[in-house]
Amino acid sequence: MPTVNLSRRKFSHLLLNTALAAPMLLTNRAAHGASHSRPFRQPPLDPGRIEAGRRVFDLSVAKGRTEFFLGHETDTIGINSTFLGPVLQAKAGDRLRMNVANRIAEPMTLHWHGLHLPASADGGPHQSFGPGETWSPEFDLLQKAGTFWFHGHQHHQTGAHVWAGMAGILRVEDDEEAALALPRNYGEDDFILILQDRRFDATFQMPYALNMHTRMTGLQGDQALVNGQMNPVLETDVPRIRLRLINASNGSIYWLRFADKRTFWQIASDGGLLAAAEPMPELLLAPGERAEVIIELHNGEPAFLQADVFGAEAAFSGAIATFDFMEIRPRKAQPPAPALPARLAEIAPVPEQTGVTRHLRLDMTGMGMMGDFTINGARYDHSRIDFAVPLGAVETWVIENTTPMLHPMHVHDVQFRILTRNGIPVAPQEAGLKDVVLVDPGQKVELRMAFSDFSDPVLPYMYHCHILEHEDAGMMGQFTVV
Ligand SMILES: [Cu+2]
Repeated sequence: MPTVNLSRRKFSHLLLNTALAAPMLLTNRAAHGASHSRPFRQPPLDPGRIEAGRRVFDLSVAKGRTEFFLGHETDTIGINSTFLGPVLQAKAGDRLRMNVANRIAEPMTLHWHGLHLPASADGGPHQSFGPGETWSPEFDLLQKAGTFWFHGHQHHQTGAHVWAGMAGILRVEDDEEAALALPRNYGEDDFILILQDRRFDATFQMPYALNMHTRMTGLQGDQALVNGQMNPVLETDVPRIRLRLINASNGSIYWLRFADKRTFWQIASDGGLLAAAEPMPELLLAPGERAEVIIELHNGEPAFLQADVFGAEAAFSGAIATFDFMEIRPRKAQPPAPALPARLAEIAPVPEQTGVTRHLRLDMTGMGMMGDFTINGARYDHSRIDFAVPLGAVETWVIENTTPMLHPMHVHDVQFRILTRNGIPVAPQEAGLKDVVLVDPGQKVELRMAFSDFSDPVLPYMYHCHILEHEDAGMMGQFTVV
């Protein structure tokens, strides 16, 4: 029997109950007529170039036009592309240099989501750089093998920039992962799935325009996108594939499953491999989160990846839509692949607490356009450092959600461990390395994290809600490591 986290199950029941009362909008048929099934496409894999012992990536961020609908162009932002960016391929331990060129005619940043690195290289709001400038942080890649991403993080513009397409993937390999019998041939049996949704207007544009409702709930679209494509079909000859799922939406929480309710295996969470593959009937993925899963295809049956879609206000509205993200179509039935490895990775024990316990209360003041999302009663202030963490400290953070909304909370610089939800230890698929934790209304989660290697008396790291409209509306704080 698949393991399902207790609190997740409770959330599920809450949503199920409310969903029954709410009209279910089956929206994935495009408003502009029949959507066309197209061959599945992935971003190009970019291994960078080796220069003086460093792996160098050149990233040009520019405005462009993208043909989401045949014969119609949409204004977008891309990274070495017109919408989204490449999949950067690197190895744990690499020294990286990122040359990020700003060609969008307004200030921007690029944040390396999930990476442990110096605050000066983090790409948060304090690393903003102007049009025509190139920002070139250099840092050691201190992660385990996993799927990371990068995206815009300009103060008050995170939502708009990501919505337009300012995001890409960092695919990290290491020796531990390479020794396992897992699919890892990019584009053959190992695929990137950047999951998003967008809303298009009558002129095929996707304006970033918030109203009172979307400012509260997060901006959500009615059109599902996988790697910027609608309804792609992936045809394959292999008996088993690996999908690296990234929720890169602004404000949508996806409850993913396959139409035939087949069991799949989760092998990795945000920061890398789980200790063992976890059988899953469904997977909850909030903005910012990643999961790697294994799908068996040897029986030749097509797998339709679907999601019930929730916004921050899910406790009231239930699912607002069901998306058909894509079809995975095996060309033939064939013998099954050999059994998956029984053990995947050595997950370090949860470190003992040596520092303080911090309490972060998610709250809000007012409603609608007048409302702010706050943490401990304060909205983000670019000039205020909320606290300083001593270098080397291992802290416990207790995040309590006193709002009626869901908040996926992200902490820069660290991979943390989720200890409990409302005092109950989390299930194995949440017990690995994480950098985003979805906190349900009324819930209290307990995290443990170590602040090692990098200190800076001035430059901070961020912690914030990854519903980007909540982040931009003030649900963000900053800390230094000193
Ligand atoms: Cu939020």
